[in-house]
Amino acid sequence: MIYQRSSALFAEAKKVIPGGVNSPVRAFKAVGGDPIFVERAKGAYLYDADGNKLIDYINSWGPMILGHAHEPVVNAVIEKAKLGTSFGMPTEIETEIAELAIQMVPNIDKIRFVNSGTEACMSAVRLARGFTGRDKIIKFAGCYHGHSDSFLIQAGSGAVTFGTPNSPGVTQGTAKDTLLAKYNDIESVERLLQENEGEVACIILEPVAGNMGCIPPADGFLQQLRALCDSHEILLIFDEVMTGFRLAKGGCQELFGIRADIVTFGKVIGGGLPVGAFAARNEIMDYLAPLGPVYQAGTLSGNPLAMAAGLAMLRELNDRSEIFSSLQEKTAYLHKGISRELSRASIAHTINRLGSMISVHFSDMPVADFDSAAAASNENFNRFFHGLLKEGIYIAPSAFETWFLCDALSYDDLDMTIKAVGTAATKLK
Ligand code: KE4
Repeated sequence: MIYQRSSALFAEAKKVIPGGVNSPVRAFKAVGGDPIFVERAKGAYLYDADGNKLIDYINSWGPMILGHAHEPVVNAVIEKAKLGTSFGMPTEIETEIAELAIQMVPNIDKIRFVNSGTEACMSAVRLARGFTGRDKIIKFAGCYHGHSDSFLIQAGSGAVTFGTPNSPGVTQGTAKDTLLAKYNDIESVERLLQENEGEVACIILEPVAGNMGCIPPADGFLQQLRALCDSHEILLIFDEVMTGFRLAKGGCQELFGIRADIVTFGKVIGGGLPVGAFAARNEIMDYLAPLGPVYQAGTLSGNPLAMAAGLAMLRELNDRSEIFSSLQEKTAYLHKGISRELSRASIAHTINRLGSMISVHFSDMPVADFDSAAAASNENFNRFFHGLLKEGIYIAPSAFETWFLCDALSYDDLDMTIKAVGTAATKLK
């Protein structure tokens, strides 16, 4: 594989965009080398600036669950664009996608659309603080809820990769209201609640973590959090930006049978266009302006093109709900094949998987939280990443990310990927 044109494009980009990218994790800083510039994509495949064809396991970090340039989504956007691209006025399609999302996801009566997962999580926390009248929030080390100040406290995803858990620019005044617990460790939550009795507004978490690699909740962990929130009258926020409309039609509330108080969405709900959303029962959502006192707004919120893409995607996921089990089967097949190839090469590894989220950790210990994820061999991961890339397989350029499978992946693609793992494994220690 040659990447000359990508490298040349990167050199140009770096002159006018910080680090040459509009989101840090794209810069390959964690794995080394220059990032790949993509030219176009179709189905499960990316076509880069050098004409290489790559099997894509990032899928735009989750949104492209149906595969790239999926016709019904693309056509919906094209048709909508002909009628105007933005009005800053209410449109019928916002109601249509809101009604469908509420039909698909349990325990939500109303939904507010915004423009990113960050905005959804930031707004959800403000709503929880406004609704409860309390200031503090509990998040989990290694969970990432976007780049809003309150969350950049030992965040997962890119912030971890750059080793700046408390990003400069986040004030101590903000940081003091964010309490950090340990994922899958209920005692760490109980201790924080005892030390801050009556001051905590909400607990926010990724119900299946995807920003430390993929880390499913330990048995009973979500139930215990629900019980703690009930007994302390705290709101439980499920950040389903990654898991929403991916792990099940109704996301993790459906998958685990747990009721969250507020749920946030991003990625899939926008069909690849900039959409985030947060949703809850009427009692909570009616606290939002213009109805209630908690302010939240956005010029492009509910943008018609983004709503058209999201609605087309949600309609297909709602009509073809067998996609979720099909993706689960493909991911299990991939899991088995990767493990077979790494074991054959006697490479210590742990694979975490849930639904169509999977991650490979080069560690002989279970990976169940941020510390155990960080203890895995980054060196082996970086070799693995580049070894796969050489074989035309594109996975997340960081050990602190999850892979996302799409419906367009064939079993031949999976077999090619498994074969590439076997080749890459020869470079690992
Ligand atoms: P955005 O603001 O990037 O749309 O969403 C933030 C967010 C919130 N919650 C969860 C669970 C998330 O995973 C994310 C964003 N995910 C990262 C990938 N780990 C986006 C990729 C990037 O930062 O470029």
